[in-house]
Amino acid sequence: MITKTQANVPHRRYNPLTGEWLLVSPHRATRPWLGAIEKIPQADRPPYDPRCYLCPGNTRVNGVVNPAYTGLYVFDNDFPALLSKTADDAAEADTDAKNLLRSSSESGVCRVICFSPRHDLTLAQLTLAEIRSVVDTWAAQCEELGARDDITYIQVFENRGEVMGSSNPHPHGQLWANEHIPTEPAKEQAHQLAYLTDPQSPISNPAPLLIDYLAIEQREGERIVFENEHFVCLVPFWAVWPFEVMVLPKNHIRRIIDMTNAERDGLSDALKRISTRYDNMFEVSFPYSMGVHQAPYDGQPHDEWQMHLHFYPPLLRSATVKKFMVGYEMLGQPQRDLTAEQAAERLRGLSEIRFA
Ligand code: H2U
Ligand code: ZN
Repeated sequence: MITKTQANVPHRRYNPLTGEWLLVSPHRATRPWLGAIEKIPQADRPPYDPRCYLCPGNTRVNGVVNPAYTGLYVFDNDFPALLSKTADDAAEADTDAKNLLRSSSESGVCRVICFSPRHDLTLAQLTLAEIRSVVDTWAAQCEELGARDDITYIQVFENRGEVMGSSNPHPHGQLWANEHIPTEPAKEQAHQLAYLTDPQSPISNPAPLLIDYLAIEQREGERIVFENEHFVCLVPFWAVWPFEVMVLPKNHIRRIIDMTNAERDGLSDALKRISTRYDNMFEVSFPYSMGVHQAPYDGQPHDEWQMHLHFYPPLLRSATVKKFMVGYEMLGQPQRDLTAEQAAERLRGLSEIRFA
């Protein structure tokens, strides 16, 4: 628990999922800002944009024509960061005598998921049924790709807004599925596994790390934004980004494909509610990177894993001032001004009906 003194003075907090510390400097939030001002996202987009490469019926950069889709549309990324293995590609790893120049092959699949044919909408503006089809599509993609021998991990994510480097406002997400587990989920896996199974652990009878963590958060209450029957949305104790949240299942769910129908509905509800609150924060379409972390598809049970979602939004004090992770953050450790508790209070106070 954060003591009264800590709430107002610099202190550090530990992220048990990654094993990293961050610096919290609550007294600094009032400093003046003469730095970069971001552009406000254009609000009056047309429902169909003839120049958009994701709109139905339009031609993509490589000449492929999108079908006249009416629901979701998934396609292989035309500029994939990963390539599929061919029959004669063997797994390759290399190193030098001191094991300092290591490399290994990496193969996989990258797909783009258009959430809606409507160019002008965002996740927050889709109906619950439409968001449910996004969740169903994630699950169907994970079923298909997870069954492949050459795929171990599936990273589902959405990059939204120009400030986050999203190339197009058309509502879309991506998935990258590959041979090796990527760095972030690998750290989370190692820490979740150690928490559950380390014989030296001082914790008696641990449940999976994020299940024990959720119980503490439900007891303390001050970092919870909202909950429904199956999911809790909270600002993690160790949040780095100003309005970072995590969406955590109440039950033990290892992978996207393990959700029941009711849990998929619960996740859709949570996605709608958090993205609406976000948009209401500064009355703009709130930029963020979000994604699902889940157990690998390697045929192992992974009882240590609890699936969860992270939302990392960069905005800090207005629609135009973003938090930069530079200087001390790059070279020392991440730092934040607003405490997680203050951020949760702000988010709790926002409406779940989107501003018009
Ligand atoms: P982002 O907006 O999150 O960057 O995602 C857009 C993706 O769409 C990006 O990865 C792909 C880019 O490679 N893309 C296509 O596959 N076809 C196109 O015609 C343009 C962009
Ligand atoms: Zn479009």
